[in-house]
Amino acid sequence: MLFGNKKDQTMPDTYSPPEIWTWDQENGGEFAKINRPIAGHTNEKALPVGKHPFQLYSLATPNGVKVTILFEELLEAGVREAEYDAWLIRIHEGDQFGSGFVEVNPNSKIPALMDLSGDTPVRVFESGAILLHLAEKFEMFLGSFDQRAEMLSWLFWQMGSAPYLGGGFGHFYKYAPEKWEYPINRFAMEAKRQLDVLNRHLADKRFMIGDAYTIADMAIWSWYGQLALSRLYDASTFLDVKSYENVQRWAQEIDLRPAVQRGRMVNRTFGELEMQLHERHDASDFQTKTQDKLGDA
Ligand SMILES: N[C@@H](CCC(=O)N[C@@H](CS)C(=O)NCC(=O)O)C(=O)O
Repeated sequence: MLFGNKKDQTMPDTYSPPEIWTWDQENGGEFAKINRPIAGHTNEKALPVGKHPFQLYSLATPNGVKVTILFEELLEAGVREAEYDAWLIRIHEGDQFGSGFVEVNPNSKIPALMDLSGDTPVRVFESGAILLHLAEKFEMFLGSFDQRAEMLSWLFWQMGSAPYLGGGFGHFYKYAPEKWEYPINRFAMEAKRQLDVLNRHLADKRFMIGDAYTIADMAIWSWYGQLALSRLYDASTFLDVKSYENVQRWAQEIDLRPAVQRGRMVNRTFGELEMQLHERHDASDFQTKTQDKLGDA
């Protein structure tokens, strides 16, 4: 039987689930304070709105960065209509549970976007939906029409795969309150399998669909490119990321793009102070408003 419940009799149970699950609010771990089994807002708080056509509410995690990279790529390419305000959502402090944020994203997760460029405001949540919405609006970074199915396949591959890397591997390797062998093994295996998928695919391609740089690269780079560049979970030796040579070559090329370097800085609250631009409201902010320039102000 393929999906049976046959238990290995040699393995002792470390936990017997009760008949009905109840919420243990002190279950430990990095995210214990913000995780809840219920949706909806916990407090009334309107979101700020700036002067630009796009209002982004985000944080520079991989899911946030892929969107700020796209905005910066559009602006770098001269699309002035893509000007945006990026407001900081501090997820460790629960900003995602404010009433205004939940109206933009009922799922209470960054990134969330209000598109105010048309007659009617449009909300967009889920980073993949935001990337597609903007790329289709400006008809850029989609690849050719003939390549669309391949581009979408890789974009959705990222959306489906990264939860195993972040919520699975990253969580149990770095954030869980204790180290448990079983989940670390399971998700390290999957993270390495995913890196191998990319490595094989990129063996004869400059970018994910060939010569054209698209939103699929932006989405995948933000997770797997940054993993390959030793920026996620302090796991580069453990996962031997250097051995994925084609991923390394692709990740390094994208990392050098000026728009990528700027996109990584937006809504960033960690790392070197000169890389932290907590909010972005103008192109000049990269020169004048990083934390090394503002200090603690
Ligand atoms: N599938 C979503 C995932 C978004 C997501 O997981 N965001 C995380 C940060 S990377 C978050 O906001 N977490 C806050 C929380 O879970 O309360 C997307 O791609 O937009």
